Amino acid sequence: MATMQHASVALVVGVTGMAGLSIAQALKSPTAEGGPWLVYGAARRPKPTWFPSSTVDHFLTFDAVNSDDTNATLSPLSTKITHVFWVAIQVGLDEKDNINTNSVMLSNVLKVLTAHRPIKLRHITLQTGTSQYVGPCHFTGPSDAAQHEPPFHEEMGRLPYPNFYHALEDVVKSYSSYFSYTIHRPSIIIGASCRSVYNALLTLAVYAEICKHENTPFRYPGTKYTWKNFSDMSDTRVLAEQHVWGAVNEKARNEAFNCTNGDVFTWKRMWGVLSEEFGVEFELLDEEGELFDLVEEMKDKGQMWDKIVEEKGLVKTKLEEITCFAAIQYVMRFDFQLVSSMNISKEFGFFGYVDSFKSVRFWIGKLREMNIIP
Ligand SMILES: *[C@@H]1O[C@H](CO)[C@@H](O)[C@H](O)[C@H]1NC(C)=O
Ligand SMILES: *[C@@H]1O[C@H](CO)[C@@H](O)[C@H](O)[C@H]1NC(C)=O
Ligand SMILES: *[C@@H]1O[C@H](CO)[C@@H](O)[C@H](O)[C@H]1NC(C)=O
Ligand SMILES: CC(=O)N[C@H]1CO[C@H](CO)[C@@H](O)[C@@H]1O
Repeated sequence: MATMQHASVALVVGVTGMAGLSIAQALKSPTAEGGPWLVYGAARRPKPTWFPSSTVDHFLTFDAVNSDDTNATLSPLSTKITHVFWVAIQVGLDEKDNINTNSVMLSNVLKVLTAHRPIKLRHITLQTGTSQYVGPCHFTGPSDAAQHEPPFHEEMGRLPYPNFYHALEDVVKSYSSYFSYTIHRPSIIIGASCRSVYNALLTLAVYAEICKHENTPFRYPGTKYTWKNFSDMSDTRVLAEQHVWGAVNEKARNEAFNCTNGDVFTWKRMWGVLSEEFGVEFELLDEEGELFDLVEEMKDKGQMWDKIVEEKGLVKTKLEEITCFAAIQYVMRFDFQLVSSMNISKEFGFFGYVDSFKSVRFWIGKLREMNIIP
């Protein structure tokens, strides 16, 4: 290893999340653009048992909120790391808290990596999301509050809400005389991890298991609007491909890109695919009935999940740590189509694509393989 020549040295911050895992895997692929890559993967907590060791060359554990811890871990690497892939996120009490915490984390890391001259760091890819266009997640203002009209595109300005994505973009841009950046904005992220704050697929898988266990119907918690209209999602493999592409392609420098699978679906059809994969009966939405409140329904199911985990011998997880019922229900009740255009990506030469139904089937298989769901 020591004598091996690496063209590029990556630091993936948030490597145990869905996107981080896929980015590390994409970088270690023998055909990765800009490679061969030496990959440092970083997370706040120690390596989980399901994390495939071969995914990274070195696993680092540090708390980016803590500047001493960050410096102690990264300082020796500041003369090595050429690319940072930022997919870390910490969700706090409110958006002000999110802005503060996430900006501090990013600043702490960039400060260390630019402390020595010459600066080795050449590029950072920053992952944000399409809430750039719809206001922050869990935004609970009036339903007629300002938002952009879909399809969302990158030139749309910032909405007048506090949003930690803006703060992170500003931190990155403040370093633009030292290194370049690309910004990546996924929609609903689909991948496999039990360390992601927002994991729609795992949340739905857990919900389906609970339905099976209780013999209750797998009901759709959204509205008729999202049931019938279009939405998109972002497979972490496509997302990873775009991060790597953005990191090494001169032309992509200092640009922001939407990142979705490149197709659209209705939740009605997706619900059919999910039902089939999870082995539950496909339950049509009662279009005239009251909305089904999944958040309320799942409130007291922690012990039931513990029991399922125990019975099936799954990786030990806690319901509240691996699910985000409120976020999913929120998305399934949007009164606009969650559709981002991949227009700019294509014009710049990025053509990543995956069929969203196949994607969901693939990742459910992975979650099973990783023994996170039965
Ligand atoms: C960071 O760590 C390095 C080496 O461990 C040390 O020399 C340096 O003073 C530290 N910087 C700060 C700001 O703490
Ligand atoms: C689908 O979207 C259109 C345009 O926003 C809207 O007029 C229509 O009512 C929606 N369909 C349903 C079933 O809500
Ligand atoms: C595609 O993107 C370009 C900007 O790169 C824009 O000028 C054009 O209007 C877009 N086309 C559509 C159909 O949105
Ligand atoms: C950068 C890019 O591709 N932007 C496009 C996103 O999609 C919308 C709708 O098709 C376009 O208007 C943008 O130009």
